[in-house]
Amino acid sequence: MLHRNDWTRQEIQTLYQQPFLDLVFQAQQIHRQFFKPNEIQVSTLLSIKTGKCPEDCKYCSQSAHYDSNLEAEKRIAVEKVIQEAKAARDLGSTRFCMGAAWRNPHERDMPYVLEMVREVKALGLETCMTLGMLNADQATRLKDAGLDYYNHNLDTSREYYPNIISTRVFDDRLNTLQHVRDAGLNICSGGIVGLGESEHDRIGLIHELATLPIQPKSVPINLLVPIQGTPLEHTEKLDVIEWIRTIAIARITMPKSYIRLSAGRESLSDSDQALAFMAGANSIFSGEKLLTTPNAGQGKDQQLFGKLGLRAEKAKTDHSDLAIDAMAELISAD
Ligand code: SAM
Ligand code: DTB
Ligand code: SF4
Repeated sequence: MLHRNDWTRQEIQTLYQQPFLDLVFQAQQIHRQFFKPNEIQVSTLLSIKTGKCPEDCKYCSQSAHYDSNLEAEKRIAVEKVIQEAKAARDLGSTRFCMGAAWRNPHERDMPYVLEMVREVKALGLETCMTLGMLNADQATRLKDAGLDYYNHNLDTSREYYPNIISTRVFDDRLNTLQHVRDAGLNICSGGIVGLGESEHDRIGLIHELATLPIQPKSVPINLLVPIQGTPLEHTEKLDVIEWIRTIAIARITMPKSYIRLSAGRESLSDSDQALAFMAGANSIFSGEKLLTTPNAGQGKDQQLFGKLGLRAEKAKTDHSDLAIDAMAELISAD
């Protein structure tokens, strides 16, 4: 059986350590059983509250613990978010992800984020949020407002986690994922490579994700973007081949998940990215900016898609949801 969540770390290690071409070939074969080979899902990101985060994630420009020279920004107006979401939709994005530099949303923030979900959803976009830790009630309220995905990354292996973050523990992340799952939200969860972790940690991260009770629908694999002023600023650059191997084992062990090339794409060549698609990646963030760092940009991506013969995946669910909503309204008006 291909779709299983009882992978052992040893099995994943064996996959990871295969000759590179065997690994990528296997990943591409599995990819083609579950996805259209030349289709890439395109999401857009927007930071709705930037900087001054109380957490101490050693890679992050937004942590208040380091001096990264970032200009902090309070909650941005909902109207501004709607404008950005419309622009993203018009450029072909199907999912709009909103991120906030919070340890967790405060009760006073809930009406703000719930309104935002309703408005963005009404534009026919899939909605995604990443707001830090959630309790069960918050997860349910987000789901009821129309949230489709919640992003909450495990970031690295359980063993390496304390080297990267000290203001929370790995089990806090798993608890939030539990609340998100219980609320019926789709999970987007992945991690970062290039933090100075070992191969064993990259395998450990994918093992944790692939053995969750329900595999995440979407798995972002970020490549560290070194940020001036953070403790990881001078971390040795990870060999791109290791990033591709990580993508390939994610594809093989989570065959039905979207594997997303997230942070770090800006620093990669077209051929590096082509190899990542070959290894089973099938989702990207579009736009000039991620949350605080530059991204590849629409023009560059259009060129890349043209060169590789790739096309953006069309929205699947939302229009039918809207049609169902419209029908329900007609019925109740009768
Ligand atoms: N504050 C929320 C949280 O941490 O859950 C959401 C936003 S946070 C910026 C989302 C993810 O972005 C992190 O989990 C991490 O994987 C990734 N990320 C942040 N800074 C990064 C960097 N400099 N390079 C690569 N990935 C990064
Ligand atoms: C994820 O895994 N990557 C995105 C999204 N989830 C929220 C964020 C990447 C952030 C990169 C660093 C920055 O722009 O600040
Ligand atoms: Fe805060 Fe998220 Fe950055 Fe960690 S990754 S410092 S939680 S914004």
